[in-house]
Amino acid sequence: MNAKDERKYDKNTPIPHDVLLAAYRRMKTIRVFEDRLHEDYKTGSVPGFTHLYAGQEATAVGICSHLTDEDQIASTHRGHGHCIAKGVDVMAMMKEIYGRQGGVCNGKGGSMHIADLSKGMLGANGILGAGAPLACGAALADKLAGKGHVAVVFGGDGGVNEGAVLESMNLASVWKLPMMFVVANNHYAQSTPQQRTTSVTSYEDRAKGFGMPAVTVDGLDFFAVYRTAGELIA
Ligand SMILES: Cc1ncc(C[n+]2csc(CCOP(=O)(O)OP(=O)(O)O)c2C)c(N)n1
Ligand SMILES: [Mg+2]
Repeated sequence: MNAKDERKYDKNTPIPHDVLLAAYRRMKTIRVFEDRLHEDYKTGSVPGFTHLYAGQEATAVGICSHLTDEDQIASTHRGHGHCIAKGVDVMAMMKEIYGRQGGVCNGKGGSMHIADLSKGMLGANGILGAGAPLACGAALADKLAGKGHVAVVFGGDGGVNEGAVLESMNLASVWKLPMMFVVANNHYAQSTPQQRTTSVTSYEDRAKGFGMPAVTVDGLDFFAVYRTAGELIA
């Protein structure tokens, strides 16, 4: 059976207990993992950079709760939460961040390059916007093979202005790719406020320019994200 046929979602059906428990466990894992990493980072023992995802757990988990290992995601410089939400092994992630053997990428990538294809995690990415073409490719390959999976690319209010993201949105729309662009709007790109980087106040308006449906949802509210993502993915 094509995976698409199994992808039904009814927002009026209560969320199953096991799904809620798994979601809570993943959100809690993200917070505990990053609180520990934050402490370690201050000691200077962690090589390279780390960008924390703590506080945005509901977004990654609300969306990834609907995804299987065959659905693929592409992430950002702030990728730990997306990895954990997609089921990447946390011990191997921590080893990766420390540059150790046994890390997800054998310690060669570090925090911003954690990728685990067995979990459909195409990778965190140090280059803003670079995940969008990857997710487009994943969605296109899946569509051509008729498998019925989806691809999701996560980004921020800064990264969404990168040319690669806008070109990807255009292609995704023209080719009707089974994919979703997530813009996690925390109103800042490093120190630059959103109104200085973005010509529209609503990303729904931007999506309209590409002829694609879009909704705005409170990314801190797991239930709101879960329901919205469920409907969009179905
Ligand atoms: C192509 C590129 N330009 C600039 C940077 C430097 N940079 C790293 S994070 C960041 C801001 C990202 O803002 P946003 O997309 O809103 O994500 P947030 O950090 O707020 O989650 C910038 C400019 C980069 N990594 N890649
Ligand atoms: Mg931002």
